[in-house]
Order: sequence, then structure tokens, then C-alpha cells
Amino acid sequence: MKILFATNNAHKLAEVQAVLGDGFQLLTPRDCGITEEIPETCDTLEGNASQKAHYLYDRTGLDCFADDTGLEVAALGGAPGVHSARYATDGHNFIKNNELLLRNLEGVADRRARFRTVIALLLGGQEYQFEGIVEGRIIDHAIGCEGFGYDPLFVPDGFSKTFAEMTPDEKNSISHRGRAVRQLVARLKSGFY
Ligand code: ITT
Repeated sequence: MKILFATNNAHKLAEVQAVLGDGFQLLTPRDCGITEEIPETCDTLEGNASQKAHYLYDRTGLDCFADDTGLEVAALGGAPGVHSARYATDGHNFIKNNELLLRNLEGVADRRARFRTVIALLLGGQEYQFEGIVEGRIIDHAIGCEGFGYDPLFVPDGFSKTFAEMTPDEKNSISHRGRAVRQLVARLKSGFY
């Protein structure tokens, strides 16, 4: 089955394709001639995921889905949350985002944080949403080279290493995105709208 994924993030694409498996072929916006950045102007993950999926559906008429993810840090009142991509700068600068996060947590004892992913799926124009959460904590310096974004700073509960020290399969087995995508797969395989 071919399905369109509304992302410009190559890391996400690889993670999602690994969970979906060979039975699904992901198409990207670029494959459909859409090269501009897809707008994300809502103030919730749910709103942005829906906005991104509708943006593609309106232009292609194809079944599609979008993922919006945020890192929610307890001591920062849930920030960066929906602003995770542009926390430090207007671009998607992972290093600067991580530096700002560490600065904002300097001297803070409560390091609890979670990643939350919301996936919006449009099947035959009908919308479904799925949520995946992983709880953990932010350490005080970056460790590891795998993954992307805030992965080098995030240690999931029950583990003593960061997401950036895990193999892609290990991260997917417990991650926010892995959990949300497995619900998406179940819906796609159920075969009815
Ligand atoms: P698309 O909107 O094109 O899918 P994006 O990078 O803008 O890509 P999001 O808005 O969903 O994706 O993600 C916001 C930021 O949160 C992202 O830029 C990363 O810094 C961070 N992030 C998302 N998923 C992550 C993960 O699995 N591990 C670490 N950081 C992640």
C-alpha cells in the first residue's frame, strides 16, 4: 500500500518507514511535486498534525498522514512543546535548540520530560488521530550520535542511555513516534474507513 507522509524531516521518514515495514511504501510531498514548507501555524500538536495532513490532502486527494511532535519539559511548564522545532532560532537548528534547553535547565533539579507525538491520518477524507508518549528525563550534556533533535539529551524511564545511544529499532520499540505509528498501522490494516 502506498501512503503519503506529510514530512520534510528525513529522520522521521526513516523511523516511520521502519515501523510500517515492507507492506507500506511511503510517498513524500516532494514525490507529489510539493516542495514548499508545509505550514504549521496552530498552537497544539493536534492542530498542526491535522493542518499538515489537510494541506496535502487538499492538493493531492491522496490518503495521507502527518506527525507533529513536541518535547514537554515539566520544569518549563511543558515548553518547548509545540515550539520544539523553532525553540532557539527560526530554523530547525538541533544544536542551538539543545544548547538553549540546557541553559534553561541550569541548576534545575526536576529534569522530568516527555516526548509526545500526534499523528493525523486522512483516509478517504475522514480524519483519525493517534497519540504516542514516552516519559523520561533531560540530562545535563549531550550523549550519542543516533537519532535527531533532542535525542542526545533524553533518557527514557527505565533506561540509563539516551535515545541517541540507541539503535533505530530500540528507539522505535519504546518511542513516542513508534507508539503512535503502531496505532496508525493497526488502523490502516483494519481495512475499513
Ligand atoms: P515535519 O514538520 O516536516 O514533519 P519537523 O522537524 O518540523 O518535521 P516536528 O514539528 O514534529 O517536526 O518536530 C519538532 C521538533 O521536535 C523537531 O524539529 C525536533 O527538534 C524535535 N523532535 C521531534 N521528534 C523527535 C524525536 O523523535 N527525537 C528528538 N527530537 C525530536
